[in-house]
Amino acid sequence: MKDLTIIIPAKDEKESLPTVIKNLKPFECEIIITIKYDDIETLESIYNENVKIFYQSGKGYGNSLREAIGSCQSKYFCIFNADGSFDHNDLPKMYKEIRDNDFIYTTRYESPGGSDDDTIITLFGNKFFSKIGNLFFSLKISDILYTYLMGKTDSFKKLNIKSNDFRFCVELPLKMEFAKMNYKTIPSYEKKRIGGEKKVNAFKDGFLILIEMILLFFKYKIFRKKII
Ligand SMILES: Nc1nc2c(ncn2[C@@H]2O[C@H](COP(=O)(O)OP(=O)(O)OP(=O)(O)O)[C@@H](O)[C@H]2O)c(=O)[nH]1
Ligand SMILES: [Mg+2]
Repeated sequence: MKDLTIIIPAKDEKESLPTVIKNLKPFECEIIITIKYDDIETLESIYNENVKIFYQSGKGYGNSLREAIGSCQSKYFCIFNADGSFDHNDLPKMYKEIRDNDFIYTTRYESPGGSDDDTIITLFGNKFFSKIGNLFFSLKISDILYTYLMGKTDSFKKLNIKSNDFRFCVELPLKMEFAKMNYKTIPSYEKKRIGGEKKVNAFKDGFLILIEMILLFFKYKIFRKKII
């Protein structure tokens, strides 16, 4: 997988990131940690690891990803969280399919996928937003917010993603659908995060995501703005 870069967004992940990197080492692809320059404890936890560090210029999850993927040089990239919840065994399965697609998404809600990390609230939110994606945008993804995906770097760059926060999680799949790109999903099992605290606030981020979906609906469905 020499033409793949694994991009790891990290914020306050000193408990989990060293283990995540150790698990990814056998795949022999480039690993980039995208992080804020002042996240000293996380940076110290991996100081002797052979990985590249990308310093995001702004703040937020979406900012870290859109800047790091934007500067990525390899043909393919994969977003891989720093909290230890993603299953690295899915990488070869995604890699096998990416040649014929623009993006390969994963879903916790198709067998044998699942989650040890969902709460009642996140399960409801994930299902709710995925249903909106299916009904209003014809998106064929049963887990819109999981954002464990592999993509063609050029395809990502064409979408001109602007979100600096967790709205990234809907802007990417919806724009990909508007642009009529090819995508597929495979099932995945989410583990509990290894340590540290979650950064998503179910209510605040859920509200922002809903507003983003409404705005994108008007912009690209009603007013038919073109992506490419
Ligand atoms: N660089 C960077 N990374 C971030 C930021 N916010 C979140 N992340 C990382 O993005 C990934 C996803 O965040 P999580 O807190 O795990 O979100 P979540 O998966 O909904 O929450 P959990 O259920 O606790 O796993 C993690 O690897 C975080 O460290 C940020 O502002 N900057
Ligand atoms: Mg997580």
